[in-house]
Amino acid sequence: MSNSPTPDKLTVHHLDDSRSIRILWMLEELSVPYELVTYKRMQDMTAPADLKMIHVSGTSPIITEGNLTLSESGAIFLRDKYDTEGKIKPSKEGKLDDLYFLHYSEGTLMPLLANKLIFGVLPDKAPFLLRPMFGIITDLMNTNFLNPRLQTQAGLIEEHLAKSGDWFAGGDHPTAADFMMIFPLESWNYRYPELIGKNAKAFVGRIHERPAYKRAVEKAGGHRFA
Ligand SMILES: N[C@@H](CCC(=O)N[C@@H](CS)C(=O)NCC(=O)O)C(=O)O
Repeated sequence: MSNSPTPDKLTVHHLDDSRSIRILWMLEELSVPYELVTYKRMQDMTAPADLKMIHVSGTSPIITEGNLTLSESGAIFLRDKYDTEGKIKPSKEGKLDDLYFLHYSEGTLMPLLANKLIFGVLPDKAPFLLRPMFGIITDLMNTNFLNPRLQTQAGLIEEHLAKSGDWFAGGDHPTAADFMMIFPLESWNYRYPELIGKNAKAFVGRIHERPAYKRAVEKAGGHRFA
């Protein structure tokens, strides 16, 4: 953990290369002042115990502000506290897509990507003699379960972006859906570029070029997927 927060100020507790880039990017788009406390992943990639002292989930993002301590990126966006001028609100027509992709990001996409990552490292973590067997299990999971499902989701995303344009809820500015979708899509593009579609790639590229996103990455001290 680096530096300590001022109790009443909005503070983002950020783990390196994590979903909290979503919150930093949003706050930068809105020019909302915040403090940042950064945490370094352990060697096994899990969060350090310090993060559990902030919120029992021990996962990032966590925000603190006065008496509030909140984890879950979706909840932070649904709380809808910082957009006082409606800069990142969806249009009336885009509202349902905004809600859909906000939930889809963590409810459908992240579990598939997390499983793929876990099964991918399993053979290396297994006891030496069992590694070939774990390799076979990983291959079976990928071929029979994870890759076909990711392919389905890639198709859904391609089709949606072809209709909605630059942003998941349409319109000319990012909304909660985009802040939520950047993390699965940028990590997917980074780890398995052969399994992601061209509209999703272009979405990631567009966001990585935004000055607010770049500021977020700079303040975070870098972001592996950017
Ligand atoms: N659904 C949660 C997931 C949070 C989560 O798992 N964050 C990861 C970082 S991307 C984490 O803190 N991992 C560390 C650990 O589980 O030890 C959210 O959207 O906030």
